[in-house]
Amino acid sequence: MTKNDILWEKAKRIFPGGVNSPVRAFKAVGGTPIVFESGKGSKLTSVDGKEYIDYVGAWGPQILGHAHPAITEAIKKAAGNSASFGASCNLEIELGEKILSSIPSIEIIRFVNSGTEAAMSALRLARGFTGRNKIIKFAGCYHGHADFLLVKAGSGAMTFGTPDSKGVPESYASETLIARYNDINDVDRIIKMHEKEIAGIILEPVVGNMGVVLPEKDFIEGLRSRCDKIGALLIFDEVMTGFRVSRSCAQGLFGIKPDLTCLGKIIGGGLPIGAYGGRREIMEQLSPLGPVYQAGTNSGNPVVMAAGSAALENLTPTVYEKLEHLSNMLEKGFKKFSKRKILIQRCGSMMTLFFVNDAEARIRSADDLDIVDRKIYGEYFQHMLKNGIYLPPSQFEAFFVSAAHSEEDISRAIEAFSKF
Ligand code: KE4
Repeated sequence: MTKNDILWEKAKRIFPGGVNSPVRAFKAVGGTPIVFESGKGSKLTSVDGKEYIDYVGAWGPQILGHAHPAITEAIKKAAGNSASFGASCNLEIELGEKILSSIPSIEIIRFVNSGTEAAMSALRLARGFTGRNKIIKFAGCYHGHADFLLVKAGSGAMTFGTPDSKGVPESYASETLIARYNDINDVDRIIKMHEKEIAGIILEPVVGNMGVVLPEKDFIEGLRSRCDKIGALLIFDEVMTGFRVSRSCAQGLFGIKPDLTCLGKIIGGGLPIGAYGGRREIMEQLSPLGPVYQAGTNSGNPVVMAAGSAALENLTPTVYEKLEHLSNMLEKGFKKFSKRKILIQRCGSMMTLFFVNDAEARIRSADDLDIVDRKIYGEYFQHMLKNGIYLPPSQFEAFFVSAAHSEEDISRAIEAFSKF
């Protein structure tokens, strides 16, 4: 037995399914999860010393690559000055300023410790600010595991969500209304029934969680105008897209100003983080100023703040040019050498390769996922792994290029794919 196998057997005795987050268990692709020991730049190394080119990037945070010197140095320095104060600190102010200067729609921000916390809190705030209870989310979008967000459409015709996890009471799910992504008419249908009850509409402005799905112009602009019209808040969940798809996030790319934005991943430089922010009049409803409560022992943790600041300081225009160049090279190479019908949907350095039965089709919403040939993905994943390429262990995720990737890394992924 390899060291990996021995450790995996131990992990299964310690954690549910051997993991601390379900997608890591390789359930969708089969085989034994890799137990990693180190990462440097674009590479990950397993406990058996096997090296992989990493296209998961810790699910988005590692946009500059693993163990980036500036981030590592910042973490070491901050940790040497105490790992946590539970009080105001200069480092949280520094990171807060950096984010406010990058995202004009955020006038005030609150740090939390995960994307889940950010989305959950933003929606509580939306409900507190508007005095309304219902929210609209989109089938296929994921905003973390807060009870009322673990909801997907019931049968196609239904609008009220039904929980897609045990332990979520129907009553919680009933306040969550499910619409079809990229379908403004479906949103209008729901608004027609519930206009005065809707506190907010939340979406991934570029979806990563059904695989990458891009918003259509009339859809995302239409959401802004509908929210203005009915007095609901437009909430962009930029936990994945924030500082990923551009330095000004997806909202900068599309020129749309949401009322609230959720952030996470990249702004923590790889450490646990979340944040939500937006219009001052909304954010000032938050305790201790206002009646909407939210709190957190480790919110604004100095070590996390230092890592996040180091990351944002290094996300320069040159970095985004490199990310675009390498991601474009990868997309073109996969398309050129594919022996099967594939569909690649990409926004900057986040993309998904779908195995499809109609290469001309596009995936615009969760309804279109029927064109995906789900059984091939597992074989592809294992083939690429054998060739030293580490991809997300699920067809319905995004994969990522980092600024630490080289043209040689990209060529190796293309070369491996050309043999599949
Ligand atoms: P966390 O609570 O995992 O920090 O963030 C939840 C979240 C919120 N919003 C979006 C758009 C997200 O993508 C996520 C988390 N993303 C997943 C990957 N698709 C994290 C990986 C995992 O769950 O293990």
